[in-house]
Amino acid sequence: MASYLRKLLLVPAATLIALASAKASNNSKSLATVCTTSYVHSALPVDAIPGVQINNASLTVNAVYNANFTGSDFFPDAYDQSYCNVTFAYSHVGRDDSVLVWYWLPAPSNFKNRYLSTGGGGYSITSTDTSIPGGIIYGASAGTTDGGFGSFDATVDEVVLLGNGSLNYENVYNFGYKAIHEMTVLGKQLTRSFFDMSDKEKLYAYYQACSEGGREGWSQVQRFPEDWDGAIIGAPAMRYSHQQLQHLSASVVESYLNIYPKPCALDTLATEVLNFCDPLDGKTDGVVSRSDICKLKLNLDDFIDLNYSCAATPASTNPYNPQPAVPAQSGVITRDDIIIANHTLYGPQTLSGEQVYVGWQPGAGFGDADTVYENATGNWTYSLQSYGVLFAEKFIREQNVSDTIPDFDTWTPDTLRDMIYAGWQKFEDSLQTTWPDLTAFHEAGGKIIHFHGESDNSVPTASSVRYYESVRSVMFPDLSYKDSINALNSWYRLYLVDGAAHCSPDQTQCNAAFPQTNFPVMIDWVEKGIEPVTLNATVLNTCSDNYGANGQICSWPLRPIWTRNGTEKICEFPSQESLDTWFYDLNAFPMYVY
Ligand SMILES: *[C@@H]1O[C@H](CO)[C@@H](O)[C@H](O)[C@H]1NC(C)=O
Ligand SMILES: *[C@@H]1O[C@H](CO)[C@@H](O)[C@H](O)[C@H]1NC(C)=O
Ligand SMILES: *[C@@H]1O[C@H](CO)[C@@H](O)[C@H](O)[C@H]1NC(C)=O
Ligand SMILES: *[C@@H]1O[C@H](CO)[C@@H](O)[C@H](O)[C@H]1NC(C)=O
Ligand SMILES: *[C@@H]1O[C@H](CO)[C@@H](O)[C@H](O)[C@H]1NC(C)=O
Ligand SMILES: *[C@@H]1O[C@H](CO)[C@@H](O)[C@H](O)[C@H]1NC(C)=O
Ligand SMILES: *[C@@H]1O[C@H](CO)[C@@H](O)[C@H](O)[C@H]1NC(C)=O
Ligand SMILES: *[C@@H]1O[C@H](CO)[C@@H](O)[C@H](O)[C@H]1NC(C)=O
Ligand SMILES: *[C@@H]1O[C@H](CO)[C@@H](O)[C@H](O)[C@H]1NC(C)=O
Ligand SMILES: *[C@@H]1O[C@H](CO)[C@@H](O)[C@H](O)[C@H]1NC(C)=O
Ligand SMILES: *[C@@H]1O[C@H](CO)[C@@H](O)[C@H](O)[C@H]1NC(C)=O
Ligand SMILES: *[C@@H]1O[C@H](CO)[C@@H](O)[C@H](O)[C@H]1NC(C)=O
Ligand SMILES: [Ca+2]
Repeated sequence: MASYLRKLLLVPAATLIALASAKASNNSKSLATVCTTSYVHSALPVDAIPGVQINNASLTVNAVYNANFTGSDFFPDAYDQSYCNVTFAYSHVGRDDSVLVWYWLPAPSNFKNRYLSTGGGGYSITSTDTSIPGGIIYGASAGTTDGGFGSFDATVDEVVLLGNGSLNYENVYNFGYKAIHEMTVLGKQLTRSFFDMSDKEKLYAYYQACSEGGREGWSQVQRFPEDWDGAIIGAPAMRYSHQQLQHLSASVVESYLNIYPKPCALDTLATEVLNFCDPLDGKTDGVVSRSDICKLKLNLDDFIDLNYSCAATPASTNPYNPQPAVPAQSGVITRDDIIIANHTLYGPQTLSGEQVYVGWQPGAGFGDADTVYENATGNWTYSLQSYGVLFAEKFIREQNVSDTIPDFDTWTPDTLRDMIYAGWQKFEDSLQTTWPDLTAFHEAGGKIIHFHGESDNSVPTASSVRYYESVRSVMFPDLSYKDSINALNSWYRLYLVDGAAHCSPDQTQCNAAFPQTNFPVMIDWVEKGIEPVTLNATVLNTCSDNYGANGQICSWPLRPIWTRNGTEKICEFPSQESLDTWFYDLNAFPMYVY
């Protein structure tokens, strides 16, 4: 309570930052005037970060006119946008390294005193130039970094080993949190100089990214509270060791039990589960809005003996996505199929039944359990999800192996638990990213929009619920549940996006709305004090008859329910039973998992 009240008395820290330039802002200059190498050279940050040296000669600058940006799930289509495209490299004192940063600065007439940092996905720290337009269309300059990994196409797994047994710790920390922070500090200072902002003028600073980019967002909020006014964090791949290794969990169980469900059986089951869950939210609209209610009512055994049948598919030689031929599959769903599917719903456990991690929601499908066909034997066998392989082999074992786990056939569910524990300890201060005390960020006046697709099949939705709950219980231990929720929601809100997949709409749930306007919603919250009581969303699936329609996403722990015979969606406080389905007692570890 004390820290919540203190916040009201404090000036946001970002307004206190003193800056070198004292000139008045003049945004009447043309883009052509300011978007030159010599002008940007004179605007390069000076002494922004101790130990960081900008390589002035690396600077590239070009003006881009009337660009159009269409088809993003994270910002609406925008046309005729003009901006200054800037890249430069910097190094760290005493290290022979080079980190490349990339910024777009809006045409001066469109600049609205905003800065946006963006992040990556998978093992990438950057989404190159696909996310930065989401800044400039709202008058924000926007940046991304290559992390020092060699290029914007390089991924961290390619540079995390110097050789077998030799982890590149610098790259681990660059990926963990350092590079995004440096890019942010440099980008904010570049923006101030480029637009001639006086030190009295406020530059609003924001973060927006999803998945690995979501984890990167938490890394910033947890460590650099003074950097930000608002962070938009989607489906964060946080609790890193758990997150990466649980991608192997279904395969471990398949291998250990020697059960290999055919993909057609699991796909059929996924469709049946979706159809079963759909009406339980009060409306049969093809969208699972209440996976929690569904989890209480679903009994996968009810689908045993259901027929399935899928046609053969020929091999694909598409160089970007080569696929082997898959034979026709048909049969009936068996108890064995259910064992594997149920495992992904309830999450990994040890051999003695202790809980290792959370599961995916009903409606998310059973992606990581998919098996592959071996033409030589005619058998179906496990496939190893690559994020899990890379984390186990390169990050934990420090072996330069990327396509397989050589001893995987000896792994049991207990091996998976032990690997998660090893990775957690090893990367607790770099990648795990679960520090639950956000007091400093809160006291600096920061706002957080945290969202997560309820049908995410990559990062389990319950993992975001777990972190929100960690922050709530650590920061407001003395308040009642409802009071602590109110205290938290005044600056940090979590939204479970019903019917959404991993950082995108779900093509199998056409009518669901996706939150495409998070940045303007955040701007309204930070700059105008308009609280996002529900999260603005839009139907983006072209398979929907309601394409383009508006929808609203409930703010956790409120959950959507259709009333008035399916004509009105409201946000209700769920039953205790429903709420409890989101929480797991991770008793496979002797320490609490935040
Ligand atoms: C702003 O820039 C324009 C064009 O460069 C110039 O004509 C004007 O005098 C400047 N105004 C101020 C207040 O500096
Ligand atoms: C790089 O540019 C900045 C800003 O113009 C300047 O202060 C600094 O002296 C330059 N550094 C070198 C090594 O030229
Ligand atoms: C952007 O869209 C506008 C309006 O639709 C069109 O006139 C223009 O040619 C497009 N620009 C580019 C670079 O494609
Ligand atoms: C922006 O600059 C980079 C680096 O010079 C360049 O590769 C890229 O093509 C530029 N983008 C545009 C749209 O001009
Ligand atoms: C790891 O293996 C890959 C592929 O075999 C090779 O290209 C790369 O140079 C190796 N990296 C190290 C650090 O040994
Ligand atoms: C699924 O797993 C849960 C947790 O282990 C168990 O309680 C439940 O009975 C299982 N359901 C089926 C259908 O196997
Ligand atoms: C399943 O397929 C078998 C064999 O084709 C058929 O006899 C049976 O009626 C089917 N069952 C259902 C429920 O469709
Ligand atoms: C399996 O291999 C045989 C012979 O190599 C080939 O004719 C057949 O098309 C393959 N089937 C699949 C499903 O890949
Ligand atoms: C693969 O299939 C053969 C028969 O086709 C069987 O003997 C063998 O045990 C199977 N291997 C595995 C790993 O299931
Ligand atoms: C590194 O380890 C992998 C896996 O053990 C092995 O295949 C590779 O040859 C090793 N590389 C070197 C340079 O020893
Ligand atoms: C909310 O979304 C609708 C489209 O669904 C859009 O027209 C509106 O501008 C959005 N509101 C904000 C604040 O961005
Ligand atoms: C509820 O809606 C369904 C489907 O639109 C309709 O068939 C039914 O009559 C409605 N019931 C009531 C009580 O309005
Ligand atoms: Ca529904």
